[in-house]
Amino acid sequence: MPVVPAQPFDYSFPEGRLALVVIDMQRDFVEPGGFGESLGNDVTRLQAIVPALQRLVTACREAGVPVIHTRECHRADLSDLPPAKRDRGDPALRIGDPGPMGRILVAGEPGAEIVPALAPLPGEAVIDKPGKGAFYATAFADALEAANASHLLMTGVTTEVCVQTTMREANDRGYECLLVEDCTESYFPEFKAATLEMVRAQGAIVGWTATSDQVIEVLSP
Ligand code: C5J
Repeated sequence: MPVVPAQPFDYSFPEGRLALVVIDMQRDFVEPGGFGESLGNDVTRLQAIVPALQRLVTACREAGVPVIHTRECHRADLSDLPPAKRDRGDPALRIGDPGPMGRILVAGEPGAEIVPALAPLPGEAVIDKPGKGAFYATAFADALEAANASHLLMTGVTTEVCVQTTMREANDRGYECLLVEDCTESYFPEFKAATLEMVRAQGAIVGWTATSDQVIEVLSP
């Protein structure tokens, strides 16, 4: 079995059972003018992981590891958007409002698309999700089953929100998850650091962490 030198201890996975999960690398979170910026965040922090993630995606594709993408977005009629999500806080633009990249976090709008550098290839699963976790109200579990996955490389944004929620949900469902440290990011560096610490604490209570170099090293084409 391939072995990744990870924290808090080595991570091994059976050949053919690994999948790469790329969470919400959408223009609305990563580019100026989208949802992330409307909440007052500096989106350049998130843009910075794109090259490393692009390298990991390419390595997975070359090694035959399935790549599954998610997008946080809502139906045009917002029927899958609870008031508790739309009305909370005081953002400059709310979900569904028109912005420079179309309606914020609405499926089919330019802002809801995955950034071009990480665009899914034909045949790769793309899961639209209304919540933070990828399992809620989606076909994500079916996509993992179709990929024959038991082990997941977790990446994307934001570390402590959609990535961590999905990783915890996957862990509860029996998946062995590794969070790739330089392929995930938060608007808040301290939240990313805390997430890395908490997932691998207590003997990998939620899972493992490693760098993309450590993962790529063991992926053989
Ligand atoms: C957030 C996400 N942070 N993809 N979404 O609202 O983490």
